[in-house]
Amino acid sequence: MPAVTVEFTENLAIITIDNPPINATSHAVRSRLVDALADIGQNSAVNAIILSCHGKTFIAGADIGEFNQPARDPLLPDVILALEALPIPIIAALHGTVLGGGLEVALGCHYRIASATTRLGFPEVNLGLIPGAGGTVRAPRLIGAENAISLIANGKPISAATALDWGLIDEITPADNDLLAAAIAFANRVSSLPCPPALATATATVTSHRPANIDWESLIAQTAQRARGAVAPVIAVKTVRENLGLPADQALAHERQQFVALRDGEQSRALRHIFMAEKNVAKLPVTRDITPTDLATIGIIGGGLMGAGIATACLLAGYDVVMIERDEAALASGHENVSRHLQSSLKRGIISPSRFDQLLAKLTGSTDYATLAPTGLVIEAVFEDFAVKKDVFASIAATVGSDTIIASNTSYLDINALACSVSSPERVIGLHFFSPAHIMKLLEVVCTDGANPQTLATALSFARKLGKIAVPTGVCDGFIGNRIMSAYRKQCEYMIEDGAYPEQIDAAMTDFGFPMGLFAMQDMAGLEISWKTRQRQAATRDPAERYVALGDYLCEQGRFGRKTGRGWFIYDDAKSPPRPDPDVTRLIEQESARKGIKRRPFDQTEIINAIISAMQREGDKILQEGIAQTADAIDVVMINGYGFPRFRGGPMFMKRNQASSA
Ligand code: T1G
Repeated sequence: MPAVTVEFTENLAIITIDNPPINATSHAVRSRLVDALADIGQNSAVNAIILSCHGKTFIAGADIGEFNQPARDPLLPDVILALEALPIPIIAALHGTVLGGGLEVALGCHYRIASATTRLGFPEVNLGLIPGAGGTVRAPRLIGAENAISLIANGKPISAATALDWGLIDEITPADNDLLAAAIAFANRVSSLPCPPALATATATVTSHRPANIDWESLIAQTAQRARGAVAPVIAVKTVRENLGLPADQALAHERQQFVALRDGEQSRALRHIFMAEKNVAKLPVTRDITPTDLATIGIIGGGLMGAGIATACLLAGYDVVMIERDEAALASGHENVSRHLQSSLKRGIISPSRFDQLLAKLTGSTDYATLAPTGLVIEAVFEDFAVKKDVFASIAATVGSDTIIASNTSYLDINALACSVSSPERVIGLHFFSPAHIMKLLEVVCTDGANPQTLATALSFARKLGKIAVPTGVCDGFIGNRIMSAYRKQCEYMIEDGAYPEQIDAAMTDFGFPMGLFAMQDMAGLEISWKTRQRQAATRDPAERYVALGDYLCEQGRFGRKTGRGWFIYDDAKSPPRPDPDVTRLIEQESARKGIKRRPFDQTEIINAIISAMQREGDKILQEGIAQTADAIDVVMINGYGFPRFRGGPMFMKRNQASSA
């Protein structure tokens, strides 16, 4: 049960919020905080207050679960006004991730001090919202409109150092464990001073505080372009702009109105759905009471594109890695691949130079499988050929303990068959990473028929430690994501034969919010990949099923996509955007004629509806076959691995909504 306690020490009152796991400002916390302020008001000896939180973080936001219920007093904006109206200074002692409503509470305090590792931000746009408790009013008044907008519209947190530089906080303490002492010292220093003016003073407008010389029209245009159809970032910029010229009380009312409209809108419901779906997708009844095996060293077979990416992800997560390759040259290449990935992490500031050296030192390379002996998990990422993988599995099983988990990174081969080829098949699992493996968040954890709960629980825990969004899936051709993509790719190819053109289909997808259309994406990945898939499936293809050979014709002409300058589209150079190719248009029209198809016009609505319906039909089959445990799992896969626009919630979320609004 959430707790808000008050401790009186000398002339200070220390309020501590304890609402695990993230100290969300749930109704109980808001009520108890108001009660605590009332109690303190009764004690005339108190001349300063400290607001702190127990656990791993200061308040990290409102309780998302409450947004689907009627709001209950005291609302957070009112609690913050009460903080701001205190006649004595209140100091927020910040640690962990001070996000959303948490940062708004901190802005309602007179002062803010933070430990060095604290991160602060307004992630509301990631939930289809804007700050709804004064963030768009107080932040510009404190740190200026430009910095406030970059926090609010981008939804990305900043470090304590940046926050200090911007004036968002007043002091930094070296570490969490001396935060309270520092807050007490700070409080004693300011307790005799007059309280600083409340940020949201009813009369002042921010022009009197911090003039904003922003080119609003281009900022709004850039924000809209980056948002690709999501509305919250644009509303965020517009709300800050509108609030700059309003007295604080009117600005707070305007912000609340914008927040409520977004909260009750379709996009925020979709974004809150996917946020919670990602948190819950890997929580399986079968692993609930299992303690995952503790892993320290991970074996990776193969140092190529996938192997090196997986090895890098393991190193970044703190594991030791043993990389096995067939010979010294391949090993050197694998090591170089990992080093290059770590270099890019260094350049992006994800790791420090000293950390770079430490991580690379945790990578051991060998051509001898015996080196795998100390590993608790071995992942093969070798050539996508069953016989090759079967040999690799045998070599692994011959050198590791019977409880060492053996995983395959295959994207479509039958992992059940691979499991049967080694002893203790219950320790075999699929770990389908998405390239680049150290960047992409999605990881399909493929549960073989024989995998035991210990293997599954350990694989899911390993995925979490890598920072992945792990989605459990059953064994079938393409698991969840590739199987659904194969289904809507077929639908798009049918439409191409029936009258649409690749550029039309891609435009319909990007207008819907996909970062890239299917045909441009296939050109980027290489048309030979799906060509190989079709060749592999040819033997088992239903002869009665409609088959579109256009992709085969392109590959037979050596048109593999961007890498050859031509695929579905023309590419004038490596950086140029896809351009429709008259030769492809002619090829398509000739194929339609050869098949006796009378081509007809397609509009964007029909195209996108056909694509989404194809995803939903395949998703239903995947659920019926038990390949996915929940419809949410399908949404999580399509959004995190296949560019499905996040603000749409996923194909199955859309299906539920279509059903409820029908
Ligand atoms: N509400 C309810 N539950 C939440 C939650 C939230 N805001 N955030 C996390 N949880 C749950 C999560 O489902 C999981 O549950 C557990 O906490 C640990 O989460 C008024 C309107 C804070 C960086 O968007 O970014 O404030 O699995 O696994 O990796 O203007 O959680 O234990 O049952 O992610 O350590 C703004 C979202 C809200 C923050 C911690 N705040 N959360 O990461 O743990 S809107 C956010 C996060 C708002 C105001 C507006 C992360 C984290 P379970 P976790 P973590």
